[in-house]
Amino acid sequence: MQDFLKNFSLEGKIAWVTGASYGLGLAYAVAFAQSGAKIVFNDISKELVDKGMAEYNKLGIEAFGAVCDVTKEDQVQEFVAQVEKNVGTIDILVNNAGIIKRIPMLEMSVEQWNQVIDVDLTGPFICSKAVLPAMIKKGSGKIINACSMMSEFGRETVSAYAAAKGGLKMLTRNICSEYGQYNIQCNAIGPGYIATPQTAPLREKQPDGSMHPFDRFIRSKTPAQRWGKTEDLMGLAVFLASPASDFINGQVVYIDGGITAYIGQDPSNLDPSKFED
Ligand code: NAP
Ligand code: GCO
Repeated sequence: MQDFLKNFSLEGKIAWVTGASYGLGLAYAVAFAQSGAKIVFNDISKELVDKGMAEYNKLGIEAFGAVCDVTKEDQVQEFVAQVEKNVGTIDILVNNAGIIKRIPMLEMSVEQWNQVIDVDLTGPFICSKAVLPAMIKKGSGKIINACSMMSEFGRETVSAYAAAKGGLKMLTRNICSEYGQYNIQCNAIGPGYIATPQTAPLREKQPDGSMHPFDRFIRSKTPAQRWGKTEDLMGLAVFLASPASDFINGQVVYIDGGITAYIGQDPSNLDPSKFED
């Protein structure tokens, strides 16, 4: 019980966050670095890796970054081999890389469907497969998946994304089931609606300067009446990556300002003049 705060430290750990050049992935990596971990990250293009590296340098964080497509098993295996050679064995994996296509299901091609499933569901499978053998050998490891409100809910236009994020919830439980015996924990963060470039189109002001109807809708569904900030997710990420959560396994923890607890209010009752952002 003495010094229990030490259990939240990531000192000496190596954390790999996929797609961590900006947005939520960058926030997880910064939180890990501030908690003592060494950071490794990949992204889909050299431009993004350079952008991420510049951001880490600016923050005084030494990171190892490389281009690697999470849907390509050979690239992922090569990336992990490079990390093991240059940095060390991965202790923490965050399957953060994701894409969304907002297209009504009847207009969505099979190719578009497959792209979303590949990145959002098959990618986490491939990356987890690449780190699990070393974690089993070591007798410890943490895998954190990026779930979503769409792991629980559906809505118009996001069929592939919802199918992938629902599937990712079950992959989380299955990794826990298969590898919990090796002291490996696989949990998921389920962010609500967070203000990042991915959700920017849903928050854009209308041509007449009024709120986007989806912005109004989300605030009416969220007891906090605001969008999440990337900082809102950092504490849980550190907790799930640290020894403090060693007996938590197979869970999805939602950080959503209360959306999953609340039936929502009539959006027309909202007073936009009260909003500060
Ligand atoms: P994001 O802006 O889409 O960032 C994810 C990163 O992954 C981007 O740099 C992206 O590159 C990269 N990426 C895409 N495909 C890849 C691939 N095949 N291989 C490697 N990297 C790839 O996402 P975010 O908003 O920061 O969200 C991060 C994660 O949380 C996602 O899984 C998302 O679904 C999930 N999430 C987000 C929210 C939210 O409100 N923002 C809420 C719930 C869950 P590109 O920029 O080229 O696509
Ligand atoms: C959408 C959004 C969501 C969020 C997030 C919610 O179009 O409804 O983009 O899917 O990004 O995943 O948790």
